[in-house]
Amino acid sequence: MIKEISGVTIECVMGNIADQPDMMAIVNAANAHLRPGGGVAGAIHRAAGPGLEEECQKYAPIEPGQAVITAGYNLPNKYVIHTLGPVYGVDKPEAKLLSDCYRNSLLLAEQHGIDSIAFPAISTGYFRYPLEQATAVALKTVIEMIPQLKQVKKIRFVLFSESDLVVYEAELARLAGS
Ligand code: AR6
Repeated sequence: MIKEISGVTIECVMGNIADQPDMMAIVNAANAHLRPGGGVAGAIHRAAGPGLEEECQKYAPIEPGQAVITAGYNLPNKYVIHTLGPVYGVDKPEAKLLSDCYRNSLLLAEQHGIDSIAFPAISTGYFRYPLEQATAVALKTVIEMIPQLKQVKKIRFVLFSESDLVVYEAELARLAGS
């Protein structure tokens, strides 16, 4: 599904965040120590190669809601933005911290002249944030940021399953008009 809001394209696709060659930046659902780990972080670090972990160590540890930017190394993307989502039920207030992840990632993208950025569903894997609630926070935050965006023209949400994609598409249709 693709929607356009005030000149910014928002799309939802099913796929692998580490295989988005047409995006200038991808976002990593990182751990505080910016180490490879599993899920999204594992896939990104495997594809990027060891240079990514080495650069990451300059910025670690990070706090929930924070975002930092590195080069993409062997990834097809120029940049990786690493953000730490809240662990559901532990890092509070969850919705504010999750919203900060999306907002701070987009602010970094703006500062680096990034025109296209792909997000995974931050915190909805190992960190156990319920997908429906996380989807509402992600899309609301991104749509609220659009008036401030001067560089970012394309925002893609990359979902790992068909059922997650359906949830994103329903929420995007609700917020952006179907
Ligand atoms: N591409 C797109 N989405 C994916 C991929 C992929 N390759 N792999 C998993 N997902 P998670 P978190 C989905 O656990 O909850 C890591 O070990 C997944 O189905 O990657 O923020 C880190 O090191 C889920 O919907 O991120 C941290 O310790 C979503 O991406 C911790 O897990 C996020 O899953 C971060 O946990």
